[in-house]
Amino acid sequence: MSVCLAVDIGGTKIAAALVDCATNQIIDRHQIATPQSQQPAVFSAALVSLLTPFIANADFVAIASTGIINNGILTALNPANLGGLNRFELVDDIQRITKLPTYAMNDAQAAAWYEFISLTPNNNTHNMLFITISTGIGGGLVLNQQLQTGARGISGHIGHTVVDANGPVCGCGRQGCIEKVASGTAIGELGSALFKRPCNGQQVYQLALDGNEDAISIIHSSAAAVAELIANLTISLDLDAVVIGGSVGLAPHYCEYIQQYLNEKPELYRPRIIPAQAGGDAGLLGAAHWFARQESHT
Ligand code: BMX
Ligand code: ZN
Repeated sequence: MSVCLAVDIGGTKIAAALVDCATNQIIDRHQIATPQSQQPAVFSAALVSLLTPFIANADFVAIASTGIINNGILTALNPANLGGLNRFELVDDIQRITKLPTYAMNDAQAAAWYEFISLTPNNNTHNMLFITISTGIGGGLVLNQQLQTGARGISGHIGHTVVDANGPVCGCGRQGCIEKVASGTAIGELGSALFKRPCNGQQVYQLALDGNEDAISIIHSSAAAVAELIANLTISLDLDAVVIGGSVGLAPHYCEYIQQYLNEKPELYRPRIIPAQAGGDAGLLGAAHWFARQESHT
């Protein structure tokens, strides 16, 4: 039995789990808050404490990480999502910590792969997009049933497509990216400005669930922007299905709001909308499955 130490590095939390590769089941799981520091050494120290208890029981490491992953190096497209950290030698560092074969890919690409293979077989899904609406907005594309990682690891970074040319400047340097106006971080920023007190995305979402009209309109603008993005990508890529994940994407009613905005569009712009079946574990399970195939060939 091959056991994978899967690691999911997000802007808010880092999760690690042992995954049984034969059954795709999580055996043991633990998570910590993502360090808010520009220093690679601080990031590395957090990984040491999280991963050390798992090492003895693992055969290899599969990482799903926020950021562009190219040749094992993490480059933040939006460093603000990672406490300002913008470059980290991810694979080398984790290999040094664990002494195990180590592989890495982008978090949303990994989740897209797991959600794609979890769709019921024979359902004729050829082109699928996974969108995570969380700290940032990430994406993973499966075209012709093949996961697209891109020659430079960039494929699927839909959070940095522009929805408001006059909008605020995103951490990536572009103006009006959807991530800057509709992500969990953006929801928190919009709420903080409106309520004149610091609040995070979760607090604004809770206010909306409690019936606060201003908070409801922030959540609706986010879902409407995501629906526009889905319609644009559907007509560009002939998408059959769009899977929604992330802490905002899976929050109560959010998928229904997306569906509501899509329903206002002509039929060609409306793919199937599916909430992520693996919930918050799609990144862990996707990286484990993707790299188990590679590991079995070595
Ligand atoms: C950002 C970008 C993507 C990532 C997405 C979701 C960085 C550090 N990350 O657009 O690579 O997939 O956020 O990330 O530039 P999450 O942290 O919200 O899961
Ligand atoms: Zn951007």
